[in-house]
Amino acid sequence: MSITRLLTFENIVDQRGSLIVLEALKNIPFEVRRIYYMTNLSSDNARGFHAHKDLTQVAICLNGYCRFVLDNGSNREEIILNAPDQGLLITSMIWREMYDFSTDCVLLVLANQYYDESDYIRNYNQFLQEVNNGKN
Ligand code: T46
Repeated sequence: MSITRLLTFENIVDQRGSLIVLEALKNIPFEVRRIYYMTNLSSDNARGFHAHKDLTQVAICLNGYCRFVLDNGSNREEIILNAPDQGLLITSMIWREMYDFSTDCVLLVLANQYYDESDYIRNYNQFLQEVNNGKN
């Protein structure tokens, strides 16, 4: 099964522009507890390099583009996010790396939990160990 799960949002377009609606438990498959966004990103500085024990998120590139690598401990997949009507659903225990940000990239993330540093696994070997423990 693919690790990459893309959500497509309805894009309401008219002569005034484009409008996209995000609704918890409708086109966003969880109750949203936290929203954060990244701007002033640099193509030279990758981000991520962690997994979450419990967190589920949807990442949306509102402007520009960036690449995500997703890794479930067995396979790695890469995707370009470059459309505001696409959301990348990232569930728990997926290692993510983000890189190749365009200078105009704006990355929005919706999360189902408040920020909790203890939910992060920031060491890849520890991630592999925990993924493999979960399989036993
Ligand atoms: C993720 C990817 C897609 C907070 O204080 N509150 C927050 O809600 C967040 C997200 C971060 N922070 C602090 C923690 C660090 O001191 O902001 C700093 C930068 O966070 P981090 O290095 O984790 O940023 P990224 O871009 O590597 O990862 C972020 C999210 O943290 C992560 O959950 O999945 O974006």
